Amino acid sequence: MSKDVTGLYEEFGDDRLPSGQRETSRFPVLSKSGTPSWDPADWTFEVWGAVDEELTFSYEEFEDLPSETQVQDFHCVTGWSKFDCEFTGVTFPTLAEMAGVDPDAVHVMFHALDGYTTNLPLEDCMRDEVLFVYEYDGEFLPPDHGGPLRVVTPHKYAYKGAKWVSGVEFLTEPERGYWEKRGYSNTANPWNEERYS
Ligand SMILES: Nc1nc2c(c(=O)[nH]1)N[C@H]1C(S)=C(S)[C@@H](COP(=O)(O)O)O[C@H]1N2
Ligand SMILES: [Mo]
Repeated sequence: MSKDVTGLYEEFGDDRLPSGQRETSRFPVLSKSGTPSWDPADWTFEVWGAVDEELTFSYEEFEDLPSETQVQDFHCVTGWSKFDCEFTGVTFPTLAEMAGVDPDAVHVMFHALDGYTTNLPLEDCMRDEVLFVYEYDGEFLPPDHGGPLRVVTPHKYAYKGAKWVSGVEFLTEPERGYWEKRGYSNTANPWNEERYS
């Protein structure tokens, strides 16, 4: 059973396709520096920072967490959008609840195997559509698209979703990630065309 969350645009604008975007049926690959390699035997995913309990998962442990399948739209800041992507994974609120977020946590940094980072306010992460994804269209998430594990953020431009995500850090102060330090918008709302800062 998949949950169709493509209607979330109604919170932000009148049109499903944000202005300045064109729809593509392809799923282009965009990476700052190519696809990193990883060893399934020692791959781990970690949660740390302003939490009650820091967490570490192996791939198998992560796959055993409660998961869901969602149909989502995907908006790249360079101007293409892909509708109806089927993603399976674990919601951000599920992980946050397991770790127990400290009352003074206000911000989140996502860390990835290629050295990429991206940040969001905690409240923008505490939505079920912010998903740690390990399957795309019912298959293992392809390495170029961030396998074994990536984040998707359908309410934001896709650079807010770290491919090859290795950990999540809860912060008590805002910080900026890789593209946010290099001129892309810190807020990244596609229906407001928040592309650059
Ligand atoms: N780790 C990592 N995550 C990343 C990137 C990256 O370079 N490294 N690029 C971002 C950008 S700019 C976009 S548009 C999407 C692209 O995802 P895709 O290659 O699956 O289309 O991943 C985002 N996540
Ligand atoms: Mo992007």
